[in-house]
Parts: sequence; C-alpha cells; structure tokens
Amino acid sequence: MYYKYTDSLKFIAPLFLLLFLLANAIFCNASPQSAVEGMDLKYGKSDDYLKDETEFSKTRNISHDAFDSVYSQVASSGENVYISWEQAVGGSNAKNYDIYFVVSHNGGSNFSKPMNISNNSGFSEHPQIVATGNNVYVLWVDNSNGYRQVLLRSSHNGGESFTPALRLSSVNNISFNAELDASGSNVVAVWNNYEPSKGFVVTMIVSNNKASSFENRVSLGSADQYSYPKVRVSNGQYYATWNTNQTIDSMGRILFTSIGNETDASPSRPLKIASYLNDGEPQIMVIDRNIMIFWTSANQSGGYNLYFARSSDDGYHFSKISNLSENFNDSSNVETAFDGKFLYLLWQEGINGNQEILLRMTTNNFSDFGKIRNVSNNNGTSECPSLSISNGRLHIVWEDDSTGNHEIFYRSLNLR
Ligand SMILES: [Ca+2]
Ligand SMILES: [Ca+2]
Ligand SMILES: [Ca+2]
Repeated sequence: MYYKYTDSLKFIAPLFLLLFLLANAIFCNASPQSAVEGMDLKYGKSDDYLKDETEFSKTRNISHDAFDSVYSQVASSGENVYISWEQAVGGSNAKNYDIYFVVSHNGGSNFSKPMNISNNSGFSEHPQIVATGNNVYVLWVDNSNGYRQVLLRSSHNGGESFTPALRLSSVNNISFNAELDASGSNVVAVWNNYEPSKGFVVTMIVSNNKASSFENRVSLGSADQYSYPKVRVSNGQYYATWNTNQTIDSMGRILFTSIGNETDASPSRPLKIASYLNDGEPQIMVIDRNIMIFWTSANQSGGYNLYFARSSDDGYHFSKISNLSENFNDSSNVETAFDGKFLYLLWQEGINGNQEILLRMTTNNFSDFGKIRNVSNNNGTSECPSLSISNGRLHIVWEDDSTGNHEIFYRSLNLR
C-alpha cells in the first residue's frame, strides 16, 4: 500500500476505489472525544497520577453477540456513557452490518440493551459518536443507496430516542472515513469525499442548531483514498487534520488547517506539519490555543511508533515531532481525551505479537508524558480503542477476540 502516485493512476483510481471498498478497512477510523466543556486549565504536575490496576473496573463484554462486533466508539457526558459499534446481523456469513448503540445513565455501572440505529440492508460501518449535555450524535457510513454516504442520527434525551437518519453527504458522491465533533449547539462533520471530476476532497459540514440542519459543505483540501480527516470545534473555530499518501510527491504528509466561524468559513491553506512513511491516520486535540496532533507511522527501521506534534499558538507553528512509544515497535490506532487538566492517549500496540491497548497521560502542560499502562492485558487480539472522560471517570472501549469472536470490551478508570 506504499506506492508512488503517477498520472496513470488517476485513470484507474475508480478501480482502486472499488478494491478499497471491497476490502476491509485497515484502520479503525477511530475518533477522539471532545475536550470537557468549561474546562479548568490548571496545569499540574504529578508523578503518581496513574493508579494501580485495582483502580480499573473489571473488563466487561458490551456486545455479547456470537457474530462480528467491531469498531466500537465511546462518548460520555456527566453520568451518561454511550457506546456504538458495527455489528454483523443475520448470521456468521451475513453481508449486512448495522450500527448498534447502548447507553449507561450511571457512569458505566449498567448499560441498556443494544439498540439497532441503522437497521437497513446496506453495509453500515464505522460509527462515530460525540456527546454534549444531554445530546448525543452518531454518524456512520452506509451504502444502502448503492454508494457510500454519511448518515447521522441525533438524540436530545440522553440516548433514549433518536431523530431519523439525516444524509450529510451529496447524492452520488462516494463519502467515507467520516468523523464528527460537537460543542454547545455546534455539530461538525468531516469526511473523505470522492467525485470523478474532483477526485478525493476533505469535506466539512457544520450545524449551529444541534444537527437539526446543516450549512453548505466546505472543501478543506485535496486528499486520496487513504486520507482520514478529523475535526474539532473549539470556541467557534474549527480545526481539521488529515493524512495524504504520496499523492503530491513520494512523501506522506500530515496536514492541518483551521477554519473560521460562520463569518469566515474559508479554510486557511493546509499546513504540512509532518511527513510520515506509512499509516499516518492522525488525531487532533484542541485545548485553548494548544493544538496537538497524534499519529502512528512506520519508522526508519520498519516498525511503527506513535508520534506527536504540538502548537501552542493556535496552529501557526508546530513543535518538532516527539516519539511517544519509543520502547515499542508496533503502534497503531491512537485516540486522545482531555479531563480538564491532563491529556490521555490510548492506542493499540503489538507486544510480542499480542495486540494490546495501552494508556499514557501527560504529566505537565501537555509536553511530558508519564508511564504506560496496559488496559486490555489479555492474550486475544485487542484493537481499535476509544476513550472518553466525564465526571472524573475515564471510559475505554475496544474490540477483542478473547472469547472466540469479535466483541466490544469496556473498562473504566476512576481519575479522582
Ligand atoms: Ca460479537
Ligand atoms: Ca445495515
Ligand atoms: Ca490482547
């Protein structure tokens, strides 16, 4: 998958796209969860912040379904914890996947029975979820119309009921690798959009009324079929990052752009903040004027590490790149969350061939990172993690095959 882009590829791009659509996604398409609203930016320093194993809740099987349960995401707000995943329906040879959803109203102690919120015959994949107040938004990619489109359902009563599915993408465009964020009444979504006449374009759409309606789509920059755009809204400003793979020259790039509010919707020119060798799916966190971008990439010796670049001036300049998994060699699928004081990183790491979920947090002003904890700690393949923080509790989900089929596992950690 590490190839050089040539002119001839432009003509066979639809074929590549078809192959890509048929293949299982390589990445988890994981989404970071929003920063806590009304956050208290007191930078503390503590050497003993990550507590012992006993502080983690027991690992729980959330999907508990004999068929394929994959690509889980978690969001939380107060005591409400929401989990969504992609579930095979109709048996082990089923071609249909649907988006399942559960909610806890007591900080993860109990969860509701799964609700099928796509419930259609198309391939419904890669849910993304974000929560603010009593609102929760679930977005996914669905080919029920014969092409891949981005659908969104909203709940304004803590996940008890949802609005009908709203299509965010354009008819007959192929839209995938979608992501969303929300703050107050703002809901923003991005995805990778393919039109034969325009190629792959990172596309953004914004709602100012809790996803009742959306404004015009904005093109943020060119992409390719392996680009994974991510978005954040913070103080009325939108921030996006994505990777491009050797489309311009032989170098993979991590790009960043900021987009103003409604009066200035045009994006700034995408800024290249890093090069990478392979993989490259980035995540973005915005806290005040700090913008932090995390990604995993092949290193010079062929292994994979977790990398980090930071801006402390609202994205005008970025720091040099740090390696946050230097003692490992098989890092992938990073996500990040913020508890109002510390930043938490969760990623997938191959340790002696066993895929595990690792947790690391900042110790001081987002520049120092502390010791690494193993959250999954089992012999199964543990992959595609997601995390969210609310009311002093860190909620973690991932996909695990310890039981013999892919299930969604959940653990939480008391941060207080
Ligand atoms: Ca299952
Ligand atoms: Ca379906
Ligand atoms: Ca494992």
